Amino acid sequence: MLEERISEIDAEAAAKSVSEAVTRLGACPHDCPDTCSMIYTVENGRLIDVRGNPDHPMTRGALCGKLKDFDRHHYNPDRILYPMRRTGPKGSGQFERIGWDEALAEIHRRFTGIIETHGAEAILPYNYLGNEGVVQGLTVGDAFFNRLGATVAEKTFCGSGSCTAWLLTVGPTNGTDPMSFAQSKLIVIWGCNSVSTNIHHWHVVKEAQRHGARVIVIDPYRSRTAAQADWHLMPKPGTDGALAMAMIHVIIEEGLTDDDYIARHTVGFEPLKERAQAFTPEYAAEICGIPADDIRQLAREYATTRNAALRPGVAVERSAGGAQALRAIFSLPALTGSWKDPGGGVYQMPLWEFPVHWDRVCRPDLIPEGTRVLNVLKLGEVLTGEAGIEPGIHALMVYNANPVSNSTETAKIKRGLAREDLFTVVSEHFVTDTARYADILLPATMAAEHDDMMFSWGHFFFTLNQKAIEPPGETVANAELFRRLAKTFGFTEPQFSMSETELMEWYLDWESPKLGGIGMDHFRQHGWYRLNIGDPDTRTPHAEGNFPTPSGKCEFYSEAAVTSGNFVAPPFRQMYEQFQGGEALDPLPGYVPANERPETNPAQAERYPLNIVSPKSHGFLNSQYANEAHKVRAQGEQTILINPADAQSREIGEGALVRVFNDRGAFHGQARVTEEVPPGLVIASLGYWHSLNRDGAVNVISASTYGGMGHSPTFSDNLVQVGLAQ
Ligand SMILES: Nc1nc2c(c(=O)[nH]1)N[C@H]1C(S)=C(S)[C@@H](COP(=O)(O)OP(=O)(O)OC[C@H]3O[C@@H](n4cnc5c(=O)[nH]c(N)nc54)[C@H](O)[C@@H]3O)O[C@H]1N2
Ligand SMILES: Nc1nc2c(c(=O)[nH]1)N[C@H]1C(S)=C(S)[C@@H](COP(=O)(O)OP(=O)(O)OC[C@H]3O[C@@H](n4cnc5c(=O)[nH]c(N)nc54)[C@H](O)[C@@H]3O)O[C@H]1N2
Ligand code: SF4
Ligand SMILES: [Mo]
Repeated sequence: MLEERISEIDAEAAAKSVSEAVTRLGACPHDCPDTCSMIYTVENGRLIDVRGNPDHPMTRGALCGKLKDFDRHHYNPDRILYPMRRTGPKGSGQFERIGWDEALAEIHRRFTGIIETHGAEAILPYNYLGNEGVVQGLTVGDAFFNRLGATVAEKTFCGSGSCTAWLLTVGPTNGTDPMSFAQSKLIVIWGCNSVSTNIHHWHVVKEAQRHGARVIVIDPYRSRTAAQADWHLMPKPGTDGALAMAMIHVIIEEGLTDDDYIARHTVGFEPLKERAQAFTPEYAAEICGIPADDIRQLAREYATTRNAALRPGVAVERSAGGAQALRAIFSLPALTGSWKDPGGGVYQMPLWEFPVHWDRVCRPDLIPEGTRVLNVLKLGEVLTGEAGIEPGIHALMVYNANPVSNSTETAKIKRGLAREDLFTVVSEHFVTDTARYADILLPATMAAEHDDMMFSWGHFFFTLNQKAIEPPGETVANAELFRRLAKTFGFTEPQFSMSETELMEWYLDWESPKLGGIGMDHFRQHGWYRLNIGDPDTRTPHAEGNFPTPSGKCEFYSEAAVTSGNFVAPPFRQMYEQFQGGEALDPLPGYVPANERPETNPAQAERYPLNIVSPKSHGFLNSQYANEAHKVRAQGEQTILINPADAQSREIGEGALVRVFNDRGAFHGQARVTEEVPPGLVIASLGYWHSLNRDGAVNVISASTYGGMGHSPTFSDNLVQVGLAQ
């Protein structure tokens, strides 16, 4: 009796607390292909729970480990809550609180002075995808900086080489729906660590595997994903071009092509065949280190299994030959006709599918004619004056980005940021390695504290993020930051006074058939909308060709590669245009040797004999969360994975503190001696903060060289030496 009453009381209490709790629909703000739909629960104005939206077909109610206590992240006591001014030396991280009025007045005074003395191009905005929203993300400051006349930043950290390769081969198409992989019978995951970086797609892959699909992973080391594959092939980093060209060779040589598809829907088969002739499996085996018979088997399995899908990750582009390798990979499904099958083809970045008026978001019309463009991968050269540009950069504003952790040659960036005559503004959640150098530090909101609309580069859902709680302290959303800046500078374009909701209404292309006639109400009710582009179980966008290339066909041979030359696709060069007119490119896919490999650069390899690959860490999101003790505990400290042979010759034992270095810099980590990496390669994951780590972090050793196309980075194309730390 008593027990019954107690359980009644419990039920009443539970009902009461539920009635007091309010839920809002959220969207993960991170630069992650999954773009999860979330549910925020708020009680008495406090965010008490964040979970995955079970109604969402990709998210399926589950968030990744990084976000599972996202509510707690919002209440991290280290958050920047007020505008601040630097009081100590640059890099010291010493600041004092100031008011917003003071901060804005200071920015106005310094920017105006610089514009008068050096011109507005002496101001550089530096931003990336710390927040990925249509309203608060990559492009949030473009309209303001374009109006100001600042240098235009080209942002090619991620996916730019693959996008150029994709546009040249198949055009601005979205390719295969990641959900269609449920129909696949063979899945080749190429340079992607889905278990960590695309977990909700990995669920689809596992489902296909349970239904008999074979999962092949191509990765230079035994990643978490490779460990779960049915077959793991280990090319040397940056040699994928040779492997893919050899697959093409075998497919053609052994008559495994779909001749009808090739005849009707492709151009350039004959020159491709000729190019592929040299790439015998034996020849490719020498380059990429995969046995010739394995290459043959891979090609045969791929070409003879119906519903064979390719999932190249962003990592493939990160070497001199990465984009050329991707063009070879993107050519494969047209050779075998796999575009005809649901769950065939290639899953790339389907950004193009999202009906957004990017010209309204970025306002390229406001850019003064002839304004220069600088690439963010060159930040070190630009800030130290090495780049020799005129005018030099006298003011830098960083938002949604942490270049000291994530960019290249970061020791040089730090030297540049330490310049006394450089005025640096950083908008941030935390005092990151970059924020430590700010003259003015501005406090930014987190996802539950502002409204946004997310697109995705890993599925076809738009997802609404509703503000659930009031911003703490004096934090402001990025959109509000730029409203305030625009007002301070006297800019009167209506966009600069529009609210987040008004911006969403204005930015989305509601007339597009892809939005199926819905309006904002749909989002407020459901939180997400799957673009109206067909059922993933049956969808075959290129069964009948329909490639949006100049020829309307899949272009093995691209005339435009020669005539228009290299280019950076949107969204990396604002969202409005393709920058054309770079150097002429090879019209055909092929193998381009890496800049820094022992075979291709023996002089450098004499001093720095090991390649290094620096993939994403499982527990951090780029550099985010790497300042939270419980997240670092879960991820573990910076490790250097090294093969026993390489460890032995250097007298490095398991757990030893080692130093990784080249001419560009040095960092430290703990050795993990393991057969998971082949001899000649070391692995150090991205994300650790210099200020919290032993000394430096992986990008001190990264070259700022461009990869082959689209000004992609070369994070997988670096030589280092490893030794015991002193
Ligand atoms: N060695 C190596 N380097 C790499 C890579 C690699 O694989 N290896 N990967 C590259 C790739 S693919 C990428 S995408 C880049 C990522 O580079 P970044 O985009 O710089 O990465 P994040 O660490 O995700 O985010 C940067 C900062 O944005 C801040 N931020 C988040 N939300 C907001 C907001 O709403 N407002 C403001 N003002 N700030 C916010 C975060 O606190 C964080 O400090 O790194 C690249 N660097
Ligand atoms: N947990 C977690 N998830 C993330 C992120 C994160 O930081 N943490 N970041 C997000 C972002 S911004 C991005 S861009 C994506 C990236 O996601 P992914 O595309 O998966 O990128 P990485 O994890 O950098 O690298 C994937 C794999 O490629 C391999 N690789 C490196 N170089 C080569 C090469 O030359 N050839 C081949 N074949 N393989 C190579 C690496 O060994 C690694 O195992 O992940 C997103 N998701
Ligand atoms: S980081 Fe990626 S997997 Fe994790 S919750 Fe966000 S979108 Fe989902
Ligand atoms: Mo990325």
